[in-house]
Amino acid sequence: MPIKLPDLPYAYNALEPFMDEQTVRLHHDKHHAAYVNNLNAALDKHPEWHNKGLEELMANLKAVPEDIRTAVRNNAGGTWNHNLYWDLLAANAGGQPGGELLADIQKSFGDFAAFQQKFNAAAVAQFASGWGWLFIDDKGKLAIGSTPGHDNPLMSGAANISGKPLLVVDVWEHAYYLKFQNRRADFVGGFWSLINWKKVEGLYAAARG
Ligand code: MN3
Repeated sequence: MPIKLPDLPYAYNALEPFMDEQTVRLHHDKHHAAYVNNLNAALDKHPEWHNKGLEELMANLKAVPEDIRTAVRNNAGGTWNHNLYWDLLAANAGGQPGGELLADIQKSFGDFAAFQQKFNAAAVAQFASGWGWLFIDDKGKLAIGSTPGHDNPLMSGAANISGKPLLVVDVWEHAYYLKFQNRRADFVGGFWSLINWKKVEGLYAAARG
């Protein structure tokens, strides 16, 4: 099983009250785990692809054998997106980023509040299941968007947006329905209290090289 499920970097109840323990437990141990298992099962049919990393798989979807291409797209995306999602959250977090990322957000969107509003709108408006993103687009500019299913900006030529991901929110119903039912906007509102901006700043710095 070359693709592994990373442990959560905090306790299941660490993100209360914005993400409740039961949701986090099911989301990580059942949903996220299932994407990892399904990806390994798909890759077992083509062992020559089994030691590629997630990012290489996603960047080369057109070269992945056709009989597993959709499974790889859905489950490599499902694995990678959740890896990033959990990694960017923390207890006692939130607030605003600093340094060059904040300056770029202000330059790109007007101010931090306008950025939040635009990100919320993209995440809430994503039809059915998907993800909301802040990313650096292929022209090097900060951009906001959303993807259906488990697509992400690294799926070059396959997804509707392309670039380097910096921040992501899961808007599948499994991410919020137990606590928030149909109130996706309330869930996304609470997400801001969990963002570990130091990690996002690190991704920004790495992407800027
Ligand atoms: Mn999810």
